[in-house]
Amino acid sequence: MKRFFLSTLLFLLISSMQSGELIKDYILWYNRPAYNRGGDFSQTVSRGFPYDEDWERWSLPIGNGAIGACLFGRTDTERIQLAEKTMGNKGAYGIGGFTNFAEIYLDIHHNYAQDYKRALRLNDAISTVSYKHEGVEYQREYFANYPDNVIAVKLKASQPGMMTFTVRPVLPYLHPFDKEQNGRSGYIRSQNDLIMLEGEIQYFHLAYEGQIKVVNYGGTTTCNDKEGEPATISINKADSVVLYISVATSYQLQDNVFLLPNAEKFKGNALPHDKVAKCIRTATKKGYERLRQEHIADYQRLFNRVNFSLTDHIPSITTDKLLYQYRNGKQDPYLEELFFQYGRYLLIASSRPGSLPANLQGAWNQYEYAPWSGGYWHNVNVQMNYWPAFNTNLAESFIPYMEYNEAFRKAAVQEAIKYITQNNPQALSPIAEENGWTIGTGATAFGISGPGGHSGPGTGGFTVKLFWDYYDFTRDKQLLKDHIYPTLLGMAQFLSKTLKPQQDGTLLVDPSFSPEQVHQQTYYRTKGCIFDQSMILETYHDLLEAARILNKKDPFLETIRKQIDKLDAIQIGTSGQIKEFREEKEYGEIGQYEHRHISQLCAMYPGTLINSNTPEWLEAAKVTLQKRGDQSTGWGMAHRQNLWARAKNGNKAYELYRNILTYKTLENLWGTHPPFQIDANFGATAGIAEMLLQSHEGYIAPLAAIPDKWEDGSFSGLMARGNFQVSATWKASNIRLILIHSNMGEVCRLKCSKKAYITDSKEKPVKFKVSDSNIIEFNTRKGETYKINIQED
Ligand code: FUC
Repeated sequence: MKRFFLSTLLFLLISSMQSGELIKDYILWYNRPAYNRGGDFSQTVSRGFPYDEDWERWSLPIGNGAIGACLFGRTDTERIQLAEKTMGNKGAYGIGGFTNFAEIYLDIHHNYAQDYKRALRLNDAISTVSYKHEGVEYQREYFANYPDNVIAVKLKASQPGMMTFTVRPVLPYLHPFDKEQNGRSGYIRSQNDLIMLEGEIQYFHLAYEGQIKVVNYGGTTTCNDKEGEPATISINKADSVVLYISVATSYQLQDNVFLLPNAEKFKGNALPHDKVAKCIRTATKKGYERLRQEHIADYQRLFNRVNFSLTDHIPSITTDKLLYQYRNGKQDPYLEELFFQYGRYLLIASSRPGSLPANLQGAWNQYEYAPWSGGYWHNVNVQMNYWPAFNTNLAESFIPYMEYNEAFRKAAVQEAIKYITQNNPQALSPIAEENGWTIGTGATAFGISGPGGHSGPGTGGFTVKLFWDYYDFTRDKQLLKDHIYPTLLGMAQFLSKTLKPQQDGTLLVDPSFSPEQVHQQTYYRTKGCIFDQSMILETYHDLLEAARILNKKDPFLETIRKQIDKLDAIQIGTSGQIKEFREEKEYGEIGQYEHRHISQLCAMYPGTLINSNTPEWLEAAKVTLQKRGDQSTGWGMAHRQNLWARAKNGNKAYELYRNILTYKTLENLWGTHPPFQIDANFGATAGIAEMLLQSHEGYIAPLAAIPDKWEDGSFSGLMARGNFQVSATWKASNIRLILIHSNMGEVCRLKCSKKAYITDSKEKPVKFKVSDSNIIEFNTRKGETYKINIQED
């Protein structure tokens, strides 16, 4: 049986790599609609944020990067909750934040549905609802099309003339304009087959518009636009109905958003009307089937790149039951695969070029004020959003973050000047650009802040790691030259000015904060905490490497070459731990022992300073990990999972992954802090990839940290640094076959047994060199796939 399973896997793996097919169905499904009892705003979770349990736990998300829709799949009154990432208001902290765009209700009045099923199929990013009502079968489909920026919904009945319902959108959280700037105006009109939603957010004078086009096949429609009544379109006795939905605001991502006062950020921008109208026109012209096909092709081009398989058994129970069983000790590996792939699905759905990056809630929000403003929190959360981008073969999903960063750069230069003036004035350069740029924790689609308060300037180094990784995985030299190198350079320039010389010869960040670490009830302020120092060191290393590749001779590089030895970035304490603070001796004597952040290990992941080639640090990192403990927020667990993977402890990494599924995963498989934050999904997906494949130590290491539990399995399409696409199968915990597709033709260094036999795509043997510790090395040709067979010992 096992042998059969393996050979099937092998076959599927090779064919999936060649054809870009997914080898399995990944479906979230339920046998009842999402509850919709209305948000309980008296009930609050975490720091007083309101809470809509039904939305958070049970609705299913679709998205095309710009627009996120949450589907309830109801048969009485369907609720389609719409968000758009540029739709912002004052936010929870007055720096702008993500707010609910609209709710679209479909009054269907099917109160006695039978054989009900709703699903979200990750293979094609299509959500469905099916049920019987009074002898008629009803079916619905929803998808979020990226190429034409439209949400399409199709409702049909098995018998002609049985589709009767009313489309009734509602604009939430409307308030008169007031002194507090909390106002939101809005009205809804309907005309013939079109419903239009329009209004303005007072805080930014941000105009918004949405349109819903109703196309009925058979039957009639009536449009109600009477004063004082909800604007609706009723469909009577149709065979099927298609809805096209598009929404937008007058937001434009450019410097001004971050430089100008609130009232002027969007002044003079085109109203969203033309954009929305064009999307609806194009969608209507193309029609449902074509939009659907184009959506599938567009989405699968990204999603199908990666397979991860532990089992060929697909459970027959609903996803909430599967999760329930998982929580109660019956752990189905299918759920482990599904949750991994869901992270990739969510990244595609919330981060596509042309719109803003994925925020704290991805692209989904039903609240007036999203928790933590739905911001881009730069002391771990936004970075974590992009951790799975590179290794799970979705590098282009990082482009929106690059564009966002580019847009706020001028403001970030001002923040850098402000920060240096305040904290280290003698380091300030009179030439503005020489001060570089910075980014502190708090940032939204509408504004950014500098470091300080509770997180030190290392947040910037933490951020540019993503840019370096983009290069390292893609080896896109043009982008390195035009964009990534200047980004790293500017960050290093800023960071170099946060350092102050000390009597012992070191250079330390002052003031310095290990993100959000609290001592005696206040954020602990210090000099040269490990997070700040090590994020500077990482940045310097990456910049120097980039300069080497590009043969750059900027005089500033000399400055950092001189500084680099004085950073003394990583220190070991008396408990054998990587310290969080230099003044700390024993683990935990300063700050919260089990703090959710584990910032002193950012140099282990996503950084690479602490690795197998620094065995003392690596051992000390394990001590810190042990002592910090496994209990945390969703994202806190995900960071620990990645760290344990880097420690090559597959069992611990797996334990953390299981804990995320058990304690920090909602029924719709969203990760939770609590409340819902998307970072745990992304962090956990990155963590699985990190368990399956590593490449940060100068070579490709498949199965670097797989748990004993995963005896047999396979993956395909994961990415390694150097732009190698890697696939592998293993059996009885031993790797049997590796496929490496070389996209750039670089030399391949691979950790694997000497008993390897390598062939190219023409089955010709390929020579390789063996260096110590089981690392083999061979030249590759761009575009060629190599097969590495490993004989049984
Ligand atoms: C960071 C974390 C919090 C939360 C917030 C959005 O500040 O410390 O736990 O995740 O971001």
